[in-house]
Amino acid sequence: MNIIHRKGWEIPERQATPEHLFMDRGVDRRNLLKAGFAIGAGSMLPGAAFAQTADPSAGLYPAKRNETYVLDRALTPEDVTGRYNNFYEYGPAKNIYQAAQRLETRPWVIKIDGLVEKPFEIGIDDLLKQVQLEERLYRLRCVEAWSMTIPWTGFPMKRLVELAKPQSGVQYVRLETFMDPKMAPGQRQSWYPWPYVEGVTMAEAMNDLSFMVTGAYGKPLAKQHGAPIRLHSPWKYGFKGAKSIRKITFTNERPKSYWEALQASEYGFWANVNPAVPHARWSQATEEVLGVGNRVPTLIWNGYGEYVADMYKGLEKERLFT
Ligand SMILES: Nc1nc2c(c(=O)[nH]1)N[C@H]1C(S)=C(S)[C@@H](COP(=O)(O)O)O[C@H]1N2
Ligand SMILES: [Mo]
Repeated sequence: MNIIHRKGWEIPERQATPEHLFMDRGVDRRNLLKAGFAIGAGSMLPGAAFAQTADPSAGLYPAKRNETYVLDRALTPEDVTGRYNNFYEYGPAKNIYQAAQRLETRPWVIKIDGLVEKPFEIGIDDLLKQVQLEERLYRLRCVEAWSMTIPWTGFPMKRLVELAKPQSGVQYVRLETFMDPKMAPGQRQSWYPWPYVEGVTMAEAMNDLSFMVTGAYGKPLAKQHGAPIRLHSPWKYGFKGAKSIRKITFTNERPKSYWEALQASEYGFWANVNPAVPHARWSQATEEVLGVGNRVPTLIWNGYGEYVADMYKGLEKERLFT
């Protein structure tokens, strides 16, 4: 087993969720928000680099932490993860966090369609009313051989499937990012297969680990992380976690992802983390831990095998690890 279950493993709380510190001082943040002190409340806090205080869902954060998912390493500070992103809609560089502030996250309507009882559209704030937010400490392993650990907030993808009411026997869930070149200059680069698309099997969508992320660091999600809603499947390479999702389609056709469309020889459908299976151009044996600078061995299933390995029994003929 690769994830060390060390209860109360002490993450420096001041790095994780500055809001917890805030509350520790005896100030109830929710009441402050109600009283109209939302603007600026976050920015008073040391290290709150990307306070999302103008967000209408701000009062839902911080959410209670789900203690099931324990890390074997420290959380990556917010100002590290928030300044080193992959969000090609804003260009191929890592430092797109300023450019990404052009993303307009309200109104934000998500279309649910395909093989469902009845297709529908739902605004992000209405969706948030129908789910129970929780915080989970998860690792993220990018296919580029770096990793970080983030206190995400969100809800199980299973809950999304339940709300969507897919027809019985549906095989895949396809996730599509917004398409708006005015808001995202990267989408003017026509050699990329816009919009960004990802997909998972229904079994993967129903797995406990699959997490629809709407926040991080005790706040609504910063734009550069894919606000207002993105996926994170921590046992897969980071690119499976489509950002800023606008359309969710239930289908029996295996979705072709953005990276697969771009370079199928290097990026496949499954993309499960495996240190023994190199990328076409580099090794996946180790990873650089962002913010720390050292390299550590990469773990099979990114350390989450106890939760996910069983799903792949009988699928050994598939290209499970690229
Ligand atoms: N829409 C969209 N989603 C995306 C990407 C992207 O370029 N566009 N990059 C992916 C990759 S390669 C990674 S590693 C993660 C990075 O998430 P983060 O920037 O929040 O750490 O987002 C994934 N989701
Ligand atoms: Mo990535």
